[in-house]
Amino acid sequence: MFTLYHSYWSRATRMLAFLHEADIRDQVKLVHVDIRRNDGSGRHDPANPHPEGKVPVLDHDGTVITETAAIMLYLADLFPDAGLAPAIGDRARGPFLSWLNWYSAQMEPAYVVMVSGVNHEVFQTTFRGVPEVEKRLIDTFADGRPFLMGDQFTAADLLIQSPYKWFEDAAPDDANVRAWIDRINARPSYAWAAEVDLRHAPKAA
Ligand SMILES: N[C@@H](CCC(=O)N[C@@H](CS)C(=O)NCC(=O)O)C(=O)O
Repeated sequence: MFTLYHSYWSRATRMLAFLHEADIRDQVKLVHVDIRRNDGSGRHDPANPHPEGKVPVLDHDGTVITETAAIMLYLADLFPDAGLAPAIGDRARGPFLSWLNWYSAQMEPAYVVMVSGVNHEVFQTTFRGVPEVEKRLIDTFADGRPFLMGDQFTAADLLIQSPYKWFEDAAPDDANVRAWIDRINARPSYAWAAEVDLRHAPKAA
């Protein structure tokens, strides 16, 4: 049995979209937990099995998997018919794995540093920054491809497009990249994820 620990309007929202894309919503129990948020609200929820109280978390029959990129890869491999990851042995899997890891090791750190206003030479030389992230995306979509991996929509699109759902203004000023962002936003999976989030979000007074 699969349980996904989720919290509204968080990095777990893209996991909701993933469940829809993989067509496994009926096989995964959703548990909404509280998290500490950047605005100071929320708390570390004791019901959340993540060692640091973060989301998303997947529990598969007692095995706990953290980190969105790892959870997506794990489920994409377990449900290959969804076509969200190239199979082991397929040469396309190499670039696909590069995208997932690039998100965690370069893209997300670059945007977090930008938003927090930190600027340190060691960070720049180690992880690079937002200009390099933007260049990578602009160069990738310059050939007019619809998705990161070409014609095939994959979990990498969900993961790497997700920061621009929250920070629309941070999207690279490039027509091809923005068309890709809009293409992912328009997918029914995100409409469903937004509905679920809305059910759990605090109601306006
Ligand atoms: N690299 C992790 C990041 C997870 C993460 O930071 N999640 C945030 C939600 S947006 C969280 O749970 N924060 C609560 C906390 O830091 O205590 C992933 O991609 O899964």
